[in-house]
Amino acid sequence: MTSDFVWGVATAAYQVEGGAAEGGRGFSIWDAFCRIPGRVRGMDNGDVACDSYHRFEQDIAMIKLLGARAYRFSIAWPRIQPTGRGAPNPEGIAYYDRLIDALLAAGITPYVTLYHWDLPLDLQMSHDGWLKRAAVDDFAAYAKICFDRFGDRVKHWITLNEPWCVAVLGHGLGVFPPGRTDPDEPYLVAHHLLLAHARAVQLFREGGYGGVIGLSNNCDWREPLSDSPRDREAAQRALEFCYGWFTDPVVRGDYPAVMRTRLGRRLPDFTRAEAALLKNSVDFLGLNHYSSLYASEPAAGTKVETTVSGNGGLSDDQQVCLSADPTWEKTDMQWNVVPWGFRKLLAWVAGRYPGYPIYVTENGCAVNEPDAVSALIDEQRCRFIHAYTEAMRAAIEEDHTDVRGYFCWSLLDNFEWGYGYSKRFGLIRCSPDNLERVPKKSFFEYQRIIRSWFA
Ligand code: PNW
Repeated sequence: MTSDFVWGVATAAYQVEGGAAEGGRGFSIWDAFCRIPGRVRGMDNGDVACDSYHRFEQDIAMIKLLGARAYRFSIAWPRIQPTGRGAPNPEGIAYYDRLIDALLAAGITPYVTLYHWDLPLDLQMSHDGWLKRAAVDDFAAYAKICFDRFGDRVKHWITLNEPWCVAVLGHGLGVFPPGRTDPDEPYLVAHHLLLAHARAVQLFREGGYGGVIGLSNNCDWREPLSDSPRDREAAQRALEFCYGWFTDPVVRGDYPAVMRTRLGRRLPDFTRAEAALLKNSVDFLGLNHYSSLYASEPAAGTKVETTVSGNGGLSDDQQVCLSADPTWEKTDMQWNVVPWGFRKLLAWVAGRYPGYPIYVTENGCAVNEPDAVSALIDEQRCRFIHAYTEAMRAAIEEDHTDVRGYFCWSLLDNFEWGYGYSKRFGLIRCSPDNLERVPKKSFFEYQRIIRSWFA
């Protein structure tokens, strides 16, 4: 394996930073959502999280010990602009300056996500957030501040993390803020997110900052349940309604044809100028991958389930039946462990978007570790990481997919959104009640895997 492959670990601001009321930080929609009873398990919130706002040097020491070359973290928009608009907050800038400088001093490359779901609350309350076109300008202005202030040292940028989740979970299923359940809003919100991405990329490229920029989209694999053309089409359709929805526009300049056909006027149009701006607005493809399901064409007249284990999407529109093989191992999220699905998905992405390097910007699993001892044994996560990185190796060596990097989700156990602290994705044990960072067995397994690729 080539020695320039990028091994990394990933986190996101709201999930690890804490320091919620410090350094002039404004509130985000997640701060508010956590206060609504019934929305987040145990009414957990990100006030303390992993306290990385104060302990980032410990995090960096762990990344160094791991032997990873890169750290993917996100910038909290409300630290930079407390209301989402206006002049940058000097303390917020200073925090990320310290973090970036410390990473570089440790020889770790920062991969910076500009938006990992923490929209400044004021933009939601006063301006309807991503529902309104104005969010496009707001995001572009925020992105420009980040390029201007950090672009001398940060050379790898990700505009948005999983816009699918913002659109579908935030506006369709209502399990993320702003908690709305509407059949059409996801498509409008997605449209604005894509335009926001394109505008940020335009500013980045025109600004001559140097470096690369992309977008991280989530996608599970959809395996046809049978060899029938109808099931194969259903699987293809499910992939296009998920990854294609947010990747076709930034590569080809428009939504997948199957979405146009099925959604008609419910899917907004891009003007010619917008399409031109979107087309080829990524230097690489970010892929966040966790699981797989079978896909089949629903029998005539059947109502399609809205979700299967939380990640089916807006099934009424895509009309795909999803199912799992009961023999598949599941993680604590009830997501299926199917390493060959990862390999097939990498081939699908490479085939649909030829010429674009792929970075796996997230992959990992939640394991229920009731006590510290089981966390140190950490057997399931060790097997998961091993199997998924082996599948990736096959994708690279045998299928010749151009995968350039892999970021394990996550460095630390952290705030897992609607599940609060009850789901543990970390290589390192950590919680708001016990902030001491204790590496799990999988930390050392991942360390071994990284070393073996360079051997
Ligand atoms: C991603 N789904 O979230 C996020 O980028 C991380 O912040 C998160 O902690 C991680 O994966 C684990 O959940 C997802 O429903 C949330 O398909 C939901 C879905 C996928 C990814």
